Amino acid sequence: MERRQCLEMIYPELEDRLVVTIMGACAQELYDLGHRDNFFYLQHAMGLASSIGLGLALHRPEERVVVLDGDGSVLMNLGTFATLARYRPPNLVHVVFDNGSLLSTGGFDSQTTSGVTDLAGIARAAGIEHVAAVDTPMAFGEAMIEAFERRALSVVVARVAAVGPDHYGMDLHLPENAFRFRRWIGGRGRTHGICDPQASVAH
Ligand SMILES: Cc1ncc(C[n+]2csc(CCOP(=O)(O)OP(=O)(O)O)c2C)c(N)n1
Repeated sequence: MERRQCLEMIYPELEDRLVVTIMGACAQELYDLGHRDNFFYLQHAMGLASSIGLGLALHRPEERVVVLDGDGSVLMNLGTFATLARYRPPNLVHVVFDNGSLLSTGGFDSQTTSGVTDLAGIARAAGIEHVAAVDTPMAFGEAMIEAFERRALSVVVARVAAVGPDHYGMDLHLPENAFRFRRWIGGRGRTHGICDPQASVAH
């Protein structure tokens, strides 16, 4: 199974959600499917996509948040599972694409390559109730349907091949992405009847 296939499967479901990805290959693959202003590609801050997602989910309980993470990134911030378990935002789906590799920076093995470190096991032991570990497109699709329908924090660890895009280059740098993402959320706030304090000072 390849991450690109997985992203293609869930792409239609991402239209109405706040999506945070890690940098590099995952961001590029999602961007290549078609950027939307509700997608935020977290550059530089490796490991913190789930922390950003947690903050969004807690701050915007009326929104549905999806984090698209990687094994190397999660391994840099393993405490994230304990924090997620502690706050249990019901509107957050955390997907970890485990390719056993730091693919975006040259394809070095991560600790999951050996099969010794079990990220789904760590998530469960941290106290997260709904954790799926999948390695086929069918199982991924089913796990994602359940996660999207469930009104509870869900983690999906998807074992994927260590392959990525054949090119890198997004015509969207971090500041512009962040501004547009924030504006999209602010606009939603108005349609959801929530007052965005910044909107009133924008003039
Ligand atoms: C603190 C920090 N260390 C290292 C990097 C360089 N870096 C960027 S992406 C990446 C690999 C990410 O691996 P993973 O999360 O498994 O995703 P993949 O690239 O395999 O899709 C690394 C090491 C960084 N951006 N920040």
